[in-house]
Amino acid sequence: MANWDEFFAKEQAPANLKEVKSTINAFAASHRSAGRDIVFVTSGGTRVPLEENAVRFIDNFSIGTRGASSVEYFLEQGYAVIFLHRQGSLQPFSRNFPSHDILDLLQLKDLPDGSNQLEVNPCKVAKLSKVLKMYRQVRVSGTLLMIEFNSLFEYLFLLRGVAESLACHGPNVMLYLAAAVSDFYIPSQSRPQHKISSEVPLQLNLVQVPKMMTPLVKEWIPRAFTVSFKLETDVNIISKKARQSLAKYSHQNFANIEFKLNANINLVVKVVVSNILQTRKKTVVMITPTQERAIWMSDSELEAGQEIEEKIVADLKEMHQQFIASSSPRASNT
Ligand code: PAZ
Repeated sequence: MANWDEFFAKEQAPANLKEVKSTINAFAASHRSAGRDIVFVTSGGTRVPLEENAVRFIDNFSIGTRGASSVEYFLEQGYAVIFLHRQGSLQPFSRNFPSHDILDLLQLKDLPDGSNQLEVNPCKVAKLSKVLKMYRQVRVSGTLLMIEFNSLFEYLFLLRGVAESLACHGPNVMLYLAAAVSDFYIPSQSRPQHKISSEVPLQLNLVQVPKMMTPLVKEWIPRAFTVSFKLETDVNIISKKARQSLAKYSHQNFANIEFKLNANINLVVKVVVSNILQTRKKTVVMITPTQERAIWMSDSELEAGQEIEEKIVADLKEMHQQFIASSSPRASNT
């Protein structure tokens, strides 16, 4: 048994898995028949419980900025978006108004009769109107489907479930895997049932989470356009690590594709977006089997409130469209 199969056999699936899969099937079918491509965005950090009745967890830094902002740009680009995000992490649209700023959005106007009227702070009107307009369009078109996870286990079961449900839509699906997924966990059989005692020093024995990219691109959804993110803190190793990841999972062994590819077409099937923790909002490197290209933000762009995700998404959309065109039977050598 592969180590990922063992993982899924031993850990508990989320109770809503079946329901999520049927929601995805209906969402994807209706948007594909309306001619929309689909992007599956993952976002936020996974939580690893230390106990069965979990009081303590191992967590990570990610609050889901990249995922939530990318969703807005994918929606603008005409995609139908499935957003698998950590509960409580940032969400598209509302992320523009952090909860600590919410009271600054509003103001009380004093009326002549001594009462007050609540109104939007004039200096926030432009931003709020822009976001509200986008939000309303998305609500009307139904192009955003939100799914929550909390633990590493929920995330991985849902990742597999959503990927399998989308597999029938072939190259018209993009996977955009921005979640920060734990590399280590405590298997169910080793997790203590109750709260770990604080009377002795704690020694944790964590095991490695199986690398799910392998079954993802080989078994669950082999014909999708796959984008994964690679995060490091050491600039000296990032490029090597990202290239290793690309080589290892890159990707569709072409035997899986039923039609023959035109030999002249340079088909990019897998992109690794590499980023450094400290500079991730300013620069990323897009790595494909044939290219390594930086996307970066100038200081003036950042000062103007522009976001790197807008450029990343535009770049990926172009590659995805080429991928779809190259994957169509008409592009094949018959
Ligand atoms: O959530 P965020 O915006 O704070 O951070 C985004 C990110 C750094 C988690 C993402 O860009 C990323 O690199 N995700 C993959 C992490 C990894 O498993 O290597």
